[in-house]
Amino acid sequence: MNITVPKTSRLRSKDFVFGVATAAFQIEGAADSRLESIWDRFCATPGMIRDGSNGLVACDHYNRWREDVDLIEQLGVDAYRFSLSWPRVIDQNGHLNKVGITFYLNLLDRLNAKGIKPFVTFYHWDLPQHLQDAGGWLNRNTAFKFRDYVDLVSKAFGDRVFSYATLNEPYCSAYLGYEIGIHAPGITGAQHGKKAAHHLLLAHGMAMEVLARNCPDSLNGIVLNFSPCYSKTTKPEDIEAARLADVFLNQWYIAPILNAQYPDLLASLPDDHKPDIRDGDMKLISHAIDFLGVNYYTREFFQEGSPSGFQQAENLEGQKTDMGWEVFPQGLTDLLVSLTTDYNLPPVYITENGAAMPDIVENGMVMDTERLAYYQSHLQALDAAIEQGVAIEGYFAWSLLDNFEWAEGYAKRFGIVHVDYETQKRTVKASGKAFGKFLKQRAA
Ligand code: IFM
Repeated sequence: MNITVPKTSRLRSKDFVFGVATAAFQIEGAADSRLESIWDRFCATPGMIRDGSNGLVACDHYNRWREDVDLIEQLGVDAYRFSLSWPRVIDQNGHLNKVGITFYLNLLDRLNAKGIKPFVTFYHWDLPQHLQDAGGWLNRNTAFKFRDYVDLVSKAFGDRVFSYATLNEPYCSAYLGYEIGIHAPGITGAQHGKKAAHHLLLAHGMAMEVLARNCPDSLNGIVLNFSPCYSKTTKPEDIEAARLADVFLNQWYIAPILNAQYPDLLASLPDDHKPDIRDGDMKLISHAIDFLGVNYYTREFFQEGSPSGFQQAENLEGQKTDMGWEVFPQGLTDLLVSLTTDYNLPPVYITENGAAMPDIVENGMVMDTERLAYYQSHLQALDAAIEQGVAIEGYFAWSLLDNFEWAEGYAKRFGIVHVDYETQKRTVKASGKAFGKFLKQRAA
């Protein structure tokens, strides 16, 4: 089983970055050596996580990081994308936590020693709980706390980091966490989502200023998730619903960053849903970025619905992953082409793409042929976008390891390396081996 792309494909060139990705809360464990985060509190709330699990141990990466870096090296990838645990590196008083920082300094040094480029994300959803107690992302002050965190840590890391992303998927933090409450901190209310989103974007913009000053040589940007929105039917109301959904899910985050303004829809939001946009905010939010990270998994369908004008419709198309998400590689090509048409994009990295599948270990092997097919078809789709003129600099598989899949707990496995949570044994799946083989061929 192989991954193949045409001989002339840009994906074969040495300067195209292939990587694997993870996030702190999903793999680290060692919760007793850091502050509480909103995800610890959320997991401890009955009924929030499907299998009742938590991130206390996860993949025990905090203790096994050397072995995990060896695995990354073995895969032959160019880069490793991971996030920092804010509650591990900053103490309750806003000072650096030496032990936490040392963990990441060691990780960075080992990655660099092996020639693996570190792509570091500052915020992949695990807000310190004490900041949530003060209002979390509904409190404008959290954006300033984030800026200070980025300042202290980026100074401590010096020149060790190839690329920094401020936030991962602010849509998920704002909408899932503060509007429908299926992610931490579990707050519900349509009036909250856009306010939280604005403070997240503000945090991003202020952090970009800091990074441009502290680390002008690293590649600094943000990671956004995109779900292309399709109409359930050809009825004009449903087509309009899909357009609106696209504005809410996708354009709401990219437009302020690249165009310094929210979509026109802002004006029609009920007053109590509107964010508090102060003088200078949009200028900060639209600070130049060196790269845009694009996370793509699937598309979504919409139909007319109240009160927002759209509601998600069941997707009856195609093959589904274990998350129930349609395998739709064409969506990646279309998304990248439309972003290129609509915006003046900086260089783009696909910072997440992958599939959860019901893997089984048999005779010490995981033959995850469906995941492999997913990767194959999405790399082809990426190649097609490049052929159509989209400038893509890299691609990261989500994820290096099976890990804590948020509200789904440990039941959904996205890794190209299998994790036995009883023993913490890692087994490279067929997809991981195929990546390794492809990357070796490319290097030859
Ligand atoms: O596991 C998540 C990741 O943390 C953020 N992007 C989507 C992935 C799959 O759901």
